[in-house]
Amino acid sequence: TAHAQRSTDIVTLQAHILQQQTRYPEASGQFSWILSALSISTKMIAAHVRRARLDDVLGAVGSQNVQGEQQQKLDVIANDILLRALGGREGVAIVASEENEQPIILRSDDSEQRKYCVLFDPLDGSSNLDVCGAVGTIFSILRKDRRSTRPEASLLQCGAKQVAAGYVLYGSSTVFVLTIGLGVDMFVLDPAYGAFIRVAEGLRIPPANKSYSVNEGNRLGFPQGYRDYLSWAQEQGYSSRYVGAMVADVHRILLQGGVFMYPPTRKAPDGKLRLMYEANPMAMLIEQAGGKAYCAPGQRILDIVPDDIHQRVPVVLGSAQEVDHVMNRLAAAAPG
Ligand code: P6P
Repeated sequence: TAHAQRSTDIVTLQAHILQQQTRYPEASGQFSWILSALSISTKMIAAHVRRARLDDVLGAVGSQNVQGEQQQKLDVIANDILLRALGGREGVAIVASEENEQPIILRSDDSEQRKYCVLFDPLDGSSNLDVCGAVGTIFSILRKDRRSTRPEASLLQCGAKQVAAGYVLYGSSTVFVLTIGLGVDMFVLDPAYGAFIRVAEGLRIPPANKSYSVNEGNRLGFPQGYRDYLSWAQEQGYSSRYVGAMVADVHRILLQGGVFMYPPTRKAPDGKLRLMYEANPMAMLIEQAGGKAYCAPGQRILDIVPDDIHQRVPVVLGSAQEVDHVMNRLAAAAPG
């Protein structure tokens, strides 16, 4: 007889993926293979990140990426690992990366087989690497839109259409957080034998926590509603935590509650964070854990219909009550 799942059972990410697949008898296994490609890729990236200084990989490689940002060598390594691992999976039709201007259309001869698009930011917050700070990988999986004429158009689907989203945080430990639309599950890498071990299932974000996360250096350029919120929060005795790597800041919010924001600034009038491979995957995770993710009052991030794979969007996400506190002040300050 199948024993009841004991909390002491050791369940690896691989076992978890296969357990989930059994819920879909008609599944071909392609989706599971994509998730396992993300698992092995991020283990390899973790190994490089942990050895960065030793391998003298740090420091800019001299070239600039499509974002015009100084490209760290590890950005390139992480991007290559993901492209090579996903390229080998038959279910992947299109790959889009923060590091590549154009999406990569994988062999479309057997296009019927290839049902999925994978978007990712291979090493988000990589400028933290030089100071041994936290960095992360963020990924989003969409089904290829058969109706779209051009394959690239397949990518421009709203975040609500994601079939999976997640991140890996290379912090004091290496944590893989994943949702396939059935709640949020968390795994920690045991480096002794290279397996992600499940440590939590069905994570729920705390409904409130008097903590906000924003780069206050940009405060004077924030729209009035954000400045009103910060004044209110400080009067209420809120604390402030900001790592400057989205994966680290969002992971803290997911576990402890609070609100994370990247508002419009003078330098980035649409905010700095990318919709397709930063805001959307994080919004899916936060909503699956019972939180909220908005770009403006009444505008859920997952409802945005994208028109460019690198477009930016303002982000306010976290505990439902804490997001509401921000949205209420944005609405009150909104012109007209
Ligand atoms: P700032 C890292 O460069 C990143 O894309 C996100 O990971 C992070 O949340 C944000 O930018 C930090 O930006 O302007 O506060 O340094």
